[in-house]
Amino acid sequence: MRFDIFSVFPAYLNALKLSLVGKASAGGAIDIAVHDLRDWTEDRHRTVDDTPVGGGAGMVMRADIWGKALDTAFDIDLGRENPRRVLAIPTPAGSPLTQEICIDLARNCDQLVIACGRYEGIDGRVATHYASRAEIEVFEFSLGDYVLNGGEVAALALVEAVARLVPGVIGNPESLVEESHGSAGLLEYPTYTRPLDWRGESVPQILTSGDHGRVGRWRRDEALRRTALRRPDMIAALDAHQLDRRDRATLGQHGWYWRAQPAAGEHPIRPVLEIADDPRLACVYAELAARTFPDACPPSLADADVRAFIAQHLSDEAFAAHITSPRRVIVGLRDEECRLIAYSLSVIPEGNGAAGAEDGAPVDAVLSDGERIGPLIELSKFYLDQEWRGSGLGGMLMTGTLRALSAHTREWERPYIWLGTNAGNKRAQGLYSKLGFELVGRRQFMVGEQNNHDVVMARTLDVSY
Ligand code: JET
Repeated sequence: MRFDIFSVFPAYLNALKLSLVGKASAGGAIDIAVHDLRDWTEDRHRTVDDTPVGGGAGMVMRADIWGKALDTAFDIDLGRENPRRVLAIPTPAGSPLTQEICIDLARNCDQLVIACGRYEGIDGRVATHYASRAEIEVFEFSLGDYVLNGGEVAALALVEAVARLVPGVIGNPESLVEESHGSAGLLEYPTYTRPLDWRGESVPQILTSGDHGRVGRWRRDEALRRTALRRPDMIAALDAHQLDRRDRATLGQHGWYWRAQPAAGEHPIRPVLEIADDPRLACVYAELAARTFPDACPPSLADADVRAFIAQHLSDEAFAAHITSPRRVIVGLRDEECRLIAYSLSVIPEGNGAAGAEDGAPVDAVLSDGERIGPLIELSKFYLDQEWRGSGLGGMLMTGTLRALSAHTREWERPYIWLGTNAGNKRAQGLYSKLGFELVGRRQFMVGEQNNHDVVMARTLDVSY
């Protein structure tokens, strides 16, 4: 592979004669030529720039000088039919350089010509002209969101990143496999060597255990943790099939959730918890409530009765009233696109609860160990959108709900919360017992003409488990 680099500071690129890249160049695997742009000037001052057309500060590099210089590189015979030639131009306005692009260039490119700009940049027609030529690809690239004085440092980075991937350049091709920005899509885990104790810092004990399984798991968890902390964009781009259950559990500790049965190509989300405190949100909650309520109804219930219940109790107006009520607390979860995917609605009893609750709700209950508890907050609604069931988001919504409620129960001695759920809905009962609820009784519950049997479950508001 051939590299041609053009710069007004060719000595800047002397570093390429050193290290692996220099050795590979000497060994013939790659061929690097550095050119002084001023060699293509014709005036006594060897001028490469002029003032910007349209005004403004600084100087712009001339298209005519660049054209003559670059034409000589693209005229070079590379000794094969239809060689792939790429003109790479470092610029803060370029697209980000990635490992994937470097791999493609190392494998498939015959000549990489790099044009290092200085001052305010290169006349814009240079890029458009070469891009219009069928035998040349133009790649305007950026190393990151910061500004350099010229393209030379970026050119060094591009040559080093590409050259080390060209077969024959690096001694040990295995060390190319398992690195950051490789196939795993995660940052590397930290590595250590002797001495095991250094300035009071020891190497994580697990690494000296000799247990390869645990070492592997620890490294994987560290890679996931680092990536979650430093590069949330890389986590968001992960695919479900790149991870196993343990990986997903580790990411859960960092706030990332997957649907229970993620499809191939599906990404995780970081849900956002909100306390609904503005009546303008009512329609969003009413829409999710209407969509999720039928799932919790027993199949024997008439559709018309379900619809009537929704119209009466889950309307925009009903939710606006809940949101503005000092005795109702609504908590929601939103996905990455700000869609509401789960909500809870809690009812705080009047006074200390002794006045009694609505709908024949219990104001107190007896736990399995015989202890009498009360007053009780009612968890009136607790719904996850269908596609998020079994994702662990129920735990997040419950914790958020209990925390929001604890602000209302500061005066209470032993705050508890109860809920009624259809006796036949074993899935819901399983979820609630996982979320710390236990069975405390039963109740009847009318929807339309039909008497429904609910189980009553309760738990403390305490979330310090
Ligand atoms: C850079 C690359 O600063 C960066 O690139 C160098 C640079 C500096 C000044 C002008 C310039 O012009 C290039 C041009 O291309 C069409 O005009 C290039 C920052 N992140 N990555």
